[in-house]
Amino acid sequence: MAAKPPAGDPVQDAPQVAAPQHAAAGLPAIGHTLRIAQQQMGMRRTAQTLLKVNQKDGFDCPGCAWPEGDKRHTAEFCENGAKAVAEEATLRRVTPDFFAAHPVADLATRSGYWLGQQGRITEPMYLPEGAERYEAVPWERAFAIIAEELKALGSPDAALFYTSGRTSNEAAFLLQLFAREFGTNNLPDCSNMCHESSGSALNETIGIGKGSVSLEDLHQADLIIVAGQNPGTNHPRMLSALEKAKAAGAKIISVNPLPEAGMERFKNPQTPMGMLKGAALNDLFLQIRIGGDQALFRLLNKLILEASDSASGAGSGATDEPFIREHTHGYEEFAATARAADWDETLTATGLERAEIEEALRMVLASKRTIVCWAMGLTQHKHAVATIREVVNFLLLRGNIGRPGAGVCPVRGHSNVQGDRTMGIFERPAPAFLDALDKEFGISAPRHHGFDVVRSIQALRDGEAKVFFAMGGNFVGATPDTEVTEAAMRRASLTVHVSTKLNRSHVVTGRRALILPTLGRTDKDVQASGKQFVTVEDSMGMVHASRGNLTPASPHLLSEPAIVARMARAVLGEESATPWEEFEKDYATIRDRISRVVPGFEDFNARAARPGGFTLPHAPRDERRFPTATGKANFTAAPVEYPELPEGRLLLQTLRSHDQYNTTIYGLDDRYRGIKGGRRVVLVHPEDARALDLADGAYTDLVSEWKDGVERRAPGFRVVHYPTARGCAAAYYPETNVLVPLGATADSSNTPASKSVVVRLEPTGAGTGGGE
Ligand SMILES: Nc1nc2c(c(=O)[nH]1)N[C@H]1C(S)=C(S)[C@@H](COP(=O)(O)OP(=O)(O)OC[C@H]3O[C@@H](n4cnc5c(=O)[nH]c(N)nc54)[C@H](O)[C@@H]3O)O[C@H]1N2
Ligand SMILES: Nc1nc2c(c(=O)[nH]1)N[C@H]1C(S)=C(S)[C@@H](COP(=O)(O)OP(=O)(O)OC[C@H]3O[C@@H](n4cnc5c(=O)[nH]c(N)nc54)[C@H](O)[C@@H]3O)O[C@H]1N2
Ligand SMILES: [Mo]
Repeated sequence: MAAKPPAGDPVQDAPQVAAPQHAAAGLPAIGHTLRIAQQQMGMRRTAQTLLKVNQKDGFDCPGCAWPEGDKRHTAEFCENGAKAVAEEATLRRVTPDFFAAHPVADLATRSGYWLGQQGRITEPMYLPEGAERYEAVPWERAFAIIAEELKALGSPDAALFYTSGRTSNEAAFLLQLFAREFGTNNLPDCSNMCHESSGSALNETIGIGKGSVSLEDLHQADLIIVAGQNPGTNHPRMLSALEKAKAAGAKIISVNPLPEAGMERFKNPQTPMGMLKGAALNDLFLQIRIGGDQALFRLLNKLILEASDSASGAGSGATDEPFIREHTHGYEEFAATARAADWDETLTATGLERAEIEEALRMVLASKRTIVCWAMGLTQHKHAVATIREVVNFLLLRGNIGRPGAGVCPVRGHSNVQGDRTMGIFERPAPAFLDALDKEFGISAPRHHGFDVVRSIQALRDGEAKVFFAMGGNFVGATPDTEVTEAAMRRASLTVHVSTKLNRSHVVTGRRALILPTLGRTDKDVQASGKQFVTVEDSMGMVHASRGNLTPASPHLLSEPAIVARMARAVLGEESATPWEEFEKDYATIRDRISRVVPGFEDFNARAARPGGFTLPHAPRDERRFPTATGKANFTAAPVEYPELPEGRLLLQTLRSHDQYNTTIYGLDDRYRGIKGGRRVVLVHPEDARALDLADGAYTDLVSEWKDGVERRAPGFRVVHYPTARGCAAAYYPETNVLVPLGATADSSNTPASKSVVVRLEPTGAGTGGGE
């Protein structure tokens, strides 16, 4: 199976490589930010937008879900937040003339980078059956086409409504309401590929699928473990929080196969000293093998238990017995399993030295308040849920949940991905949520579960689903097994994308396709009742308002809530008693409904208007109450797993460069990792490279091996000798999604295992010839 690099793309992929950097942010970051911002927005817009990011009267940064502190700097943004803003507030435009000049077949040969760089989409566009080009279409006609296709379906479950995590609470609430009134729970979202494993593990163990710490907690912690996360690139503002924690005496351990620049040294661009000197953040770097985390935490748990056995000295009080007795369930079984953990197996699974783990243990035992932060390095493995459960065991053992300075901190990706879930974007909604929805709207929402992302692709592939609607995102670009997914998408009768910018999903279409251009976070949103704001929820459960201030990219754009409201009217017609028109006119009327359906949103309109917003309740954090099936925090016991690596193979993780936002590519550099001018690189440990006879600079195909025997190939990657953990490799997503088998997912969360792909490396051009 081949994934040809796009032919005819004016963008050259010719990576140049220098030594990786050891410090993140600082002056080069500021220069880089301003350059990108001005290229996209010009001087005036740059000043107009960047000063409004994350201010109390401004808009929420579309970059990531990291919370804003209470004392905000004038410039409360980071390099990568600024790039996200520039990308959206760009002055470049994709008009109907552009589509007239570029047939879909031409666009399909372009890279995602090129597509995204063309600018903001200005008018609704329609690709009729058999047509070569998208053509401009009036909004009313677009909604009529959607209605036609949806009504023609044999069952509401043949429709899929995908959401990417930038969508506001208001739009998300309307979309799930519409889907359920229409009759389906098919509400897959980007979370299915992201923190679903965290949600699964946390729901089961602590009774709520969200993190339990605030920024204040981070500042008060004694020990912060950052596992499987690259904050320097993906959550740069988190580095300020880590710096502050350190200044107050916290220790930091990072667990990662890669030495990531931000964790090594951070030059805070918001303080003069920080800019010059920078602070080392890491106290201990555990360079773990991909997928070794469950084994690591399991062994630490055994060692904590053993420390608590030894009556004397440091050992006593190693576990929090009163907490365990009063608040937890399943301790005995867990402890027996943990005690059986094996040093040798752990060293194999983790690739770590005994002394490193002993050092980590000393730091763990010395800490009274411990927080574990994590992201995709833990969630995208077959045993991701078991791994995160082991992290919970680790925290429960010493009572590190539900008190200041301690807790679980899954660091979310998209800026409102957590809020979308709170609003009911979920294919497996809780019965209580549906009951409340039914009561408020007088509907009867379906109770059977819908499809998640992977099941949606399978349903399209198998002809079970026929209409695909996306509220944002880039479904075919972000999902695994690119060739399978693209073929599946082409079987749809209609694909609809509510989008700001062009991407791959617009050119891999169903029989008919629509692009519905929408307002972004930075755009002013004026409806019949006047200027509107929307709300979002950050990674720590804070809900606040977001107000755009820019003139929209074109007068033809509709807001996301308006698009859902008009689609609902076109599809449901007179049958719906829901006041869709009113919702479109005044978003406060949507918030009124939310306040009556979603717990924690009482008096929503008044509280949202407050500067800084409000914090949602979180039972474990607020009252040490655990709303699980047992009514306690659950210890769990599962066999230790770690990826098996056949001889001569490498374990590939697919990750982000410094110049991308998921499938949106800002540029071709990955500054901290020393890579410039190209993205088709594979990072390999020099010793592994030598054993495989791969010189630095050689070109190789990545061929993934999975039990279905299908050969998945990504050709033409430049080998970079890089200090990753032994046996491991790294390359960027989405170029490598072609290698991730659709069926290779995490147990119980069904998240694609895109951080542990077994690959062999074949010299480009010398392989089976199947590559090109
Ligand atoms: N600028 C920018 N910001 C972003 C995004 C973006 O693309 N660009 N994306 C947003 C989104 S949606 C998300 S979900 C987050 C993603 O944020 P991250 O999770 O930081 O993103 P990744 O680049 O996937 O990095 C995964 C990290 O985990 C490490 N890792 C991989 N495998 C393992 C493992 O087995 N064990 C351990 N311990 N570590 C491992 C990798 O080396 C890497 O440091 O960022 C959000 N913010
Ligand atoms: N191999 C591999 N695959 C992965 C991952 C990985 O680490 N490795 N990470 C996974 C993760 S964590 C995630 S979250 C997913 C991301 O999956 P998605 O969220 O689907 O992808 P994005 O690239 O973030 O979507 C970008 C598009 O969103 C649209 N957009 C941007 N802003 C707005 C807006 O305000 N409104 C609307 N309507 N549209 C907007 C633009 O058209 C843009 O092209 O990818 C997943 N896929
Ligand atoms: Mo994500």
